[in-house]
Parts: sequence; C-alpha cells; structure tokens
Amino acid sequence: MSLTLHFHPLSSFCWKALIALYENDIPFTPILVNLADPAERAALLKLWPVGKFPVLGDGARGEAIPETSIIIEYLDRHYRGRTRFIPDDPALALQTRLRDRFYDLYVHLPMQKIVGDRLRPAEGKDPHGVEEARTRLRTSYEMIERQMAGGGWAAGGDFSLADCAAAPALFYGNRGAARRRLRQCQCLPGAARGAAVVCAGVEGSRALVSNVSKGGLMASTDKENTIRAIFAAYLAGDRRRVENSLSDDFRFTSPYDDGIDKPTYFERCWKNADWIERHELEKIFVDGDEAFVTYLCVAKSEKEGGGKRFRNTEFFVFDGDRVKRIDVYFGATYENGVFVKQGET
Ligand SMILES: N[C@@H](CCC(=O)N[C@@H](CS)C(=O)NCC(=O)O)C(=O)O
Repeated sequence: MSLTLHFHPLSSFCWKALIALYENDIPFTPILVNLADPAERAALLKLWPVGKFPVLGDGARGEAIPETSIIIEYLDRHYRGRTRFIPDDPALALQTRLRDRFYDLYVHLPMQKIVGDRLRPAEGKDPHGVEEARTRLRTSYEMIERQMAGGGWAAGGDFSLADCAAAPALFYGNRGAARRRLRQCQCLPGAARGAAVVCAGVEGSRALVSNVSKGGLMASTDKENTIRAIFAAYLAGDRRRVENSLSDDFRFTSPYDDGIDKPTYFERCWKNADWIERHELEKIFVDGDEAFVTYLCVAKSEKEGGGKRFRNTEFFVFDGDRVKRIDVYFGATYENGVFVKQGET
C-alpha cells in the first residue's frame, strides 16, 4: 500500500481524514505541507489547484484525491476496514452524507471563520462575517442538541463518515452536545476511541478535550485555544500565525530576556523548533485576561541532548484576542527520568 496524506497538523479538516485513516489502521505516509514555502505550495497546487489540504495520494492506483468527504468515501471503497464509513443501506448512506455536509458546512466552516478571525491583524477583521458565523453556529448547535438528545452517533447507529466530520468541528465547541459528543468518544472501545484520540492528539490537545468535556467558560476556552494554537504554531514553524497572535506592544521576559519587544523576541527566540518532539501542555489556568501555562517540553531523541525533558511555566497577559506579555519561569530538567541540577546541562 502506498498512500500518502498531504496535510498540516494545525488543519482541522486534515484531522477529519486522519480520523478515518487511524480508525481503520490504514497505513499511510504523512507529508507535511508548509503553505508558506513556495515549493511545497506549488506541489500541493499541482495535486489540487484549489490549494486546500488534505489531499490523499494513492501511488498504487495513480490517483490524488482531494476533499475530505471524498477521501473518506475513497478509503471506504478501496481500503475497506472494520469500520464502514458509508453504510451500504441507501437511505442510511444518504443520511450519513447529509450529516457530513451539515458538520462541514454549518459547524466546521463557521467555527473556522470565528477562530480564523481572532488570528487576523486588527485591520483585517471581519466582524460582520463573524456575527453571521455565530448565528449559523447557534442554529447548528440547537439542531445537534436535539439530534443528540437520545445519544447515538452523528448519523445514527454506528461510527461513520459523519463522525469523522463531527469530531474536529465540535472540538472547539463548548456546548452541551459537543461535550456529550466528546465524552462519548472518550468512552469508546477499540478503534473508534483511537480515532477520537487522534482527533485530540494531532495538536497534542487531549487536555483540551477533557477541559471542554468538563465544561468551562467560553471565554476561557478561547484564550486557552489561542495559547494552544501559539504552541502548535511554534512547533510547526508557522511564524506568521505566532506574529498575528501577539500584540504590537508585546513584551517577553525570561531569565535571559528583560522585557524584550516583539521584533527582538523574534530575532532572539524564533529558532528552528525541529529539536522539539512535543510540548505537553499540562495545565492552563485562565483568569480574565491572564493565564498560566505549565508544559513539559520533550526533545527528539535523535537530536543532540536527545530525550531531554524540562518543565516551564509561562504567564500570559492578553489584550483582547492577542497576547501582550509572556513571562517565562524555567522549571526542573530531567534526562532519562533523572533530575539534572541547573548548570550541569
Ligand atoms: N472542503 C475541504 C476543506 C479543506 C480546507 O479548508 N482545508 C484548509 C485547512 S483546515 C486549508 O487547506 N487551508 C489553506 C488555505 O485555504 O490556503 C475538505 O473537506 O477537504
């Protein structure tokens, strides 16, 4: 089998395709596409001139398949596994496709509109479009609340294409149905649960799933999401996204940096993050415009100092949707589980 998935780890539509691949344990090679890189963008446009990911490549059949719903139906047809994404029954199949369209068009896209607008610079915001998206989402959530009142999956009896669409779309939601839906994912046996964990894990966000499923204020979740998005963007080398999340009068303080400004921060601190395996965001406490984050940073084992782990705490101050201050407090360092005293690394 020679499947490739052209994707980006921050793309929620890519999670939809990943859920289907993991759900049925279909082997594939992930190809990370950095749209800021002209060569990588050109390669994606060659596969799908619309320029959206994910795109599934199938070397064995010589095909490139865009659009998540089509990718998942393609997998269901050509790489069938224990879970059927589209039921054989024609009426159920229609219902499944309808729910898939519903989650993509009326939950996922408005959610992206709202989240995307937060990352835009002040002069590029679209309040009218965001208001429309909020209205659309409200209607959709009400429909989901009604539909999910009796439990079950997004299109009825079994996990399907509709659930692959629903999970990333609801991931950012903070409403009853979303919470129930995520809780339900966490209680699943076997493969489908794996799929739900993939949805949460792609961005290293299992904690967010449990926070969302515990409820919490929308405003806190928004700030929390911004913090998570900044960490994920840092790891993905997405400088533009980080820049857009920081206010122009941003200040950064650490044991090495005394209140440095935004340009100095990028000059000094914007390093290649390819030595980092992951940030495990262990705790995020949001209180109004302020937040504390404690995380474990794990280095890639093949890099110099491999396997190194250390824990930092960062204090965030927000100005509206953007971060205007970060203070970093360094924590303990461990190598192979053994405490390493400062000054010895
Ligand atoms: N309808 C498409 C939507 C895909 C989509 O919107 N992908 C986003 C990432 S979540 C994308 O490619 N954004 C890059 C861009 O628009 O330039 C699908 O289901 O695959």
